[in-house]
Amino acid sequence: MDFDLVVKNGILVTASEVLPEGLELGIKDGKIACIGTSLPTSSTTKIIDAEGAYVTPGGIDSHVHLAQKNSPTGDNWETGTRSAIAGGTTTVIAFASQQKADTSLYPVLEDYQEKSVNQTYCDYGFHFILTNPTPEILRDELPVLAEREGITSVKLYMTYELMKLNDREVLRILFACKQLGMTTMIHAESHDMISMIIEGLERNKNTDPYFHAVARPRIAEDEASYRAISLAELADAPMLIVHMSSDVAISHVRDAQTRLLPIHAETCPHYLFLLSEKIKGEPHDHFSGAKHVCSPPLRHDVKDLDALWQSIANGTFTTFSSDHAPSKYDHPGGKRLGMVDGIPRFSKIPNGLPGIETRVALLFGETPACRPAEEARLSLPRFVQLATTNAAKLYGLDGKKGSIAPGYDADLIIWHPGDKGATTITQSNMHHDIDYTPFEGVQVGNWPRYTILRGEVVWDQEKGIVGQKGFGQYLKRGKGQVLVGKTGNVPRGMKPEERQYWL
Ligand code: DUC
Ligand code: ZN
Ligand code: ZN
Repeated sequence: MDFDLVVKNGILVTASEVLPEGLELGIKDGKIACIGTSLPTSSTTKIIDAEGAYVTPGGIDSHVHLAQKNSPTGDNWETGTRSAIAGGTTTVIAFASQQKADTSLYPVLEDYQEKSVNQTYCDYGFHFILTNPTPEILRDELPVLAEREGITSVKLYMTYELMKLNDREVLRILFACKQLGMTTMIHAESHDMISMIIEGLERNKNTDPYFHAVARPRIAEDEASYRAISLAELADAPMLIVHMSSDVAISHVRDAQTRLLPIHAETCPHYLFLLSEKIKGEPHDHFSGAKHVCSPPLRHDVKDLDALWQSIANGTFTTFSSDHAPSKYDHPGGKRLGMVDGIPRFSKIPNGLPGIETRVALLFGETPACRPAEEARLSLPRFVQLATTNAAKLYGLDGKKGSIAPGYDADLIIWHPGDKGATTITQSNMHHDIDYTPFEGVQVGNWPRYTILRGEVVWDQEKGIVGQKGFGQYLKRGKGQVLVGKTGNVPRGMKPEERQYWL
């Protein structure tokens, strides 16, 4: 076969193994055609010599917010996906967000399609955020949107006045999604605990950005996570709890998984690398802590970080996403909304951090590729699972995205050999349209040398962005797989025949 591209001299890594050295990748028409040795080349074959470096699948970031109305100073599809490819991510799944007043999802989708079409540097799909799950939407629209548009996942909020759903609404969605083979993602924090604490903090004039972390304690995540798991158990529905930050909440997930419930968990780089002291800001400028305001908040204790790293290594987490949900810092419509008449008001600071570009390198930096084996936090195959493969399977992209295998899209990261890619993260190197990175000064052991999307080099660290806006394609997704446990369970204490009496 006459390949378009051959990648030589790399060490290929998949979700299950580090393949022997010396294998080559033959790429044709944007897909991986074969893995072999001494592949034939012709005068038209482009050859990339990986010089002994690792080659991993392109990253899939399955939780990003682009061009959402509630984040007017955040990234749009152009700048967000540009930043993605510069950090090794070749697919993003972002949100099409329903507002409470929207009684149909079709106009919501049209709006996000208009904003994204011909704008992206990488491939992309949508999840819906549901804030007004009318019976018509659940009964009539979701099946059409799943089948026709390939949108097979929804995200729900248990908190935020303008977005939160009550338990009954969550249950109705879980039953509907289970019926359709859709995945339900849930933001689990107790709204009532948080709103009561916020009221007290404001009454006592404790309103610096740091009090954001005080207002959303771990117990609010722990309680809501357990409640979310219980709702999923009653509905016998698969669920993913997004952006988990608390060890106790994760222990609830682990218990559920041990009972073979289909409960998946996601975490994000900021919960693994950063602590709440960042929200205190600079000694001379406490408001700068607003740069680190996200929900759930960064946690207090280094033990929290260690516990999360254990759950990265031991398989409890299914996905690792950026939750890229930034607002500009020095902008009156961004983080500065939290400065009201010269007084910091943490509850007015937009929640969320940039991280689409730094996600993959931060995790790769903790593998044996970058650290002595005894200091590594996770294996190379586990890195691949978390950075890409599991998201592909969970969100219905398996067989096309997320692996290095014949027939898959040729989406790849070629890393630098040895320690040649060691990098200190800094804002001036970022490609987002945000004025800071929360990971400023963090050192990573490597950085993507090349990002390849469907066989085309789109990022070359020497030259910068070499892909084109508009090259990204919309991904119509299939049904997701259950990666943990199974459906068909009966809640503890319920007799097997009981559900049929009320369903
Ligand atoms: N939830 C998210 O998923 N992203 C940003 C903020 C939030 O609360
Ligand atoms: Zn959330
Ligand atoms: Zn998010």
